[in-house]
Amino acid sequence: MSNRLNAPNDLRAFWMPFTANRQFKKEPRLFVGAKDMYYTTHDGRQVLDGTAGLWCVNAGHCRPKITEAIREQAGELDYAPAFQLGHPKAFELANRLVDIAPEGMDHVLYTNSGSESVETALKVALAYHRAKGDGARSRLIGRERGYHGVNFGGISVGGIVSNRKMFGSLLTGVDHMPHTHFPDKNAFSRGEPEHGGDIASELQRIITLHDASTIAAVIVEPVAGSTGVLIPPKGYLQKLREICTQHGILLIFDEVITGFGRLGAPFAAQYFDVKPDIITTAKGLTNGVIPMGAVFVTSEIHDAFMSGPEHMIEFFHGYTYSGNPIACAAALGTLDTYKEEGLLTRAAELASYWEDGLHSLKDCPNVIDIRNVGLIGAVELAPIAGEPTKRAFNAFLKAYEQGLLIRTTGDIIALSPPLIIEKQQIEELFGKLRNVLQNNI
Ligand code: PXG
Repeated sequence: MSNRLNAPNDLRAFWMPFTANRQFKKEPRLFVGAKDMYYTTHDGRQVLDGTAGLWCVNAGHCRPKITEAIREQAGELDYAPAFQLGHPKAFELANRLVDIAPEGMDHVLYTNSGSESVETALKVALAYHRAKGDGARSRLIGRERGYHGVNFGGISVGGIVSNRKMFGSLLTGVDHMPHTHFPDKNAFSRGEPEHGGDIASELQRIITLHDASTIAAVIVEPVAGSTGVLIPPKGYLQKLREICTQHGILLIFDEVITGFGRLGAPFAAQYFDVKPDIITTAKGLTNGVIPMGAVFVTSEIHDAFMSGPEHMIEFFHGYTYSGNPIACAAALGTLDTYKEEGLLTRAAELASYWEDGLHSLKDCPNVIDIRNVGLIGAVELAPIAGEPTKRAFNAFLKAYEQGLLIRTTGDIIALSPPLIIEKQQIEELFGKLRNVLQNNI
């Protein structure tokens, strides 16, 4: 078939990520434009964005400061080598990021995605202990139902079975804490659930099993997103912090979803008032417009590497595109937009309105749980007998038809709109979702 001229609208060549390819290609769903809270579909309809793209378009779509910054940068300095050379915006951005980060998280490494941020964080953690002469600390602890991207480190510490089972034995020396989802006790909780915080003591059991001297780091999402919005029970994150501190283990918060205002503070670490040693981010850093991630570390971690001869590279890690000029310009335009419009704290103002709207769906058929925090919501549906995930997927298709974008994972609907959402759009969102849920899906 090599001499065949493929038509521009032939959908076969692109093997789409995390997609039911055969279903999609029978009934394609294409976006051709976007502005603020709405997408435009290929058949000319407006679709309300209930998910900020994939949890990333926090400032809404096609925002002028961001598009202008990209346009200008592309004409001024397109690329600068990332190793042994630099450009001003990479430094300016790092300073701006440190300014909004939890106190003491004073240094930033750049990546191109959330998955790379996770790999970077795990490698920093391992290398940190080794740099301090504590190289026996090589184990990594993740959590059941955790999602840390799709690279080998991330799926090893992650706990989503379908993302792991096809890929062999993964990293060795990894263990997992139990997840924190207790629907029997916590169904229809508003905000942090009351029950289950004690499950953090399972970390102590794992530490006792392996001995603290072998453990480098614990990684968790403060709020687990991809696995269906699992909100930490009261006291849980605080307890993880205590245990890690007690045993000299680094605590990594994967804030790829919660970073940049999703909960009503710049980072979940500030929202929950729990300080990790490393924070991974991506998505909202550039409003999803250009692929970019950032990993924040404390001065203590950074400084542990700054020894030896000055001409030597201190950390053998980085990417061709770490701090790419256009990505940095996009991130600076994004931070300007967040600042001017107060978006990093806007979710706090809208949270109770959002919560009330979401929980008003409680009486819809097949709804078995509703949960929320900041501008995140989840509606869990009873699976169709013998056909898990189908009910939620049906809801996704029906919602799309009716002009609403939702995300589904398993039989859970996840919602995370751009932080610019107005109250009347919150009503539109839940009105449309109610129609979908009442329609025999
Ligand atoms: N960590 C966390 C906590 C994430 O949520 C990643 C790492 C990986 O990021 P990249 O940029 O490599 O995709 C993520 C990504 C969903 C959904 O609908 C979630 C993600 C990506 C796509 C869809 O739940 N999270």
